[in-house]
Amino acid sequence: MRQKIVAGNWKMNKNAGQTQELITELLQNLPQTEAKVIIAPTFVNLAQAVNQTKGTAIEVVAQNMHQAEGGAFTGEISADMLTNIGIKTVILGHSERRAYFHETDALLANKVDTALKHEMKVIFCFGEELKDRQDKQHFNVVEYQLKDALFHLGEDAWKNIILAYEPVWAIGTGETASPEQAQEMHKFIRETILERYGNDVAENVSILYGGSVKPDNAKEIFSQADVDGGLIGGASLKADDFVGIINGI
Ligand code: G2H
Repeated sequence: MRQKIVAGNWKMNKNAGQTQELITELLQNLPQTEAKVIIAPTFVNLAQAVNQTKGTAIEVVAQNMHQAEGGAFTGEISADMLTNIGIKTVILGHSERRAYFHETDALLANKVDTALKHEMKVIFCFGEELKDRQDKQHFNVVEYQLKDALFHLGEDAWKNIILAYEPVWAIGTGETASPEQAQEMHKFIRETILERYGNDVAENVSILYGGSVKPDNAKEIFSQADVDGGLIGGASLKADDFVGIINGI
């Protein structure tokens, strides 16, 4: 059985006090669920969030990291710095990192390698832009994002990879892919992995959907056969909304 996952990507939101407050609220209201519950606060609040969630059902993960082991990279954070404070998973390749910080699939392949070398899990984000879909290139774009960033990996590495399909046109826009559009792409992603790695890897990799998931559309999206949960942005910033989404699993 594939792992179901609901992950909250807090992006550049919540200061230290607000982080503590939201985690307290989440811990008080967390439902019994088969899903793994993840939150990704900003770097400066990770250590306190790890401490606050110790021994609970919430895993704290990072939103990004640098590919180098260390050195003269002003403002950056290494895998060792993250694992040293108890972080076991990192989100890589979010479309905002790709768009605003020019992260390419070649760079992301390096980041993935560094994370895996440090025995971290990776939540790898990818997805087409609106123009790609209008030009009917969305399957091509998604296929090449996968191939260029991940298909150099050996079969064994895939137990540490979680995929998050996030169509860029649905991120923070209020536009959501329809459950059918999400299922169609998730199925394509799983088939692409099947062709390269075989049934075991394809059947066991969790593929999350991301892009304007809300309490009122979560259940329908999560009920699709190849959707194993969600990566949630805006709606993960309020405990009620996030709990509502977790209840959609
Ligand atoms: C996509 C998603 C979280 P939102 O970025 O990764 O954000 O749910 O706000 O569209």
